Amino acid sequence: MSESFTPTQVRAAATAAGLRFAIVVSRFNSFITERLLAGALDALQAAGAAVEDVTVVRVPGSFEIPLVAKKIAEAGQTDAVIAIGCVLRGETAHFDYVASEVARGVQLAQLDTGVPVIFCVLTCDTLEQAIDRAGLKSGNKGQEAGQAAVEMANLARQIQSKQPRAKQANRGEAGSTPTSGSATRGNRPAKASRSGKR
Ligand code: INI
Repeated sequence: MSESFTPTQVRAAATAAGLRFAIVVSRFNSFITERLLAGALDALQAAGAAVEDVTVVRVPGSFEIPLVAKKIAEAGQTDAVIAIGCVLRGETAHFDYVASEVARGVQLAQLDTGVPVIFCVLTCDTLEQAIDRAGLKSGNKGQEAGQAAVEMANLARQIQSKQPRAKQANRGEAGSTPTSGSATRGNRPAKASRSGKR
C-alpha cells in the first residue's frame, strides 16, 4: 500500500451537545440499575448533553426494555437510546430467557429503527459480579454506555450525511458530498416542534 493511499476516516465527534438521549431503565434489581443510570447520566453530562435533552423511562424488568426502546426510537425524537438492566442467574432457566430476549430485542430495536440502542444490560452469575460492574472493581458499565451512546449518536448522523456517490447522482445531488460531522440531522424535526428551540 502506498503512503498516499489514505481513505477517508470517519471518527465520531465526542460532544453530546445538541443530541437527544433516552435511557430505558429496568426497575428489577434497581440496586444495580440505578447505579448504572447514574453512570450513564454522568457520561452524558460530561460530554455536554443538556438536561432537557435526556429522558429517563423506567420499565418493570429487562424483558420489557426492547419494546419501550423501540417505541422511543420509532418516534424519531431521539439520537440514541441506552438500555439499562441487570439480569442475575437464579435457580431456574428464567435467566436465560430474559437475558437472551433482551439482547435480541435491543439489537432488533436498533436495526429496525436505525437509531442506536446501547446495550447496558448486565447478565451476571452473582450479585457481587453486578456490583463490581456498577461502579466498584470493574468500573461503571453505565458510564461506558453513556460514552458509547454519544459516539454512536454522532456516528449515525455523520454516516447518514455521507451518502454513496451513486445514490447522490440518482437524486441529482452529485458534487455536494458532505464532510464527516456535517450537520445533517437525521432524527431532529420532532424536537423543534416540541420546544421551538430548533
Ligand atoms: N428481570 C430483570 O431485569 N432481571 C432479572 O434478573 C430477572 N429475573 O431474574 O427474573 C427479571 N425478571 C423479570 C422480567 O424481566 C419481566 O419483568 C417479567 O418476566 C415480566 O414480563
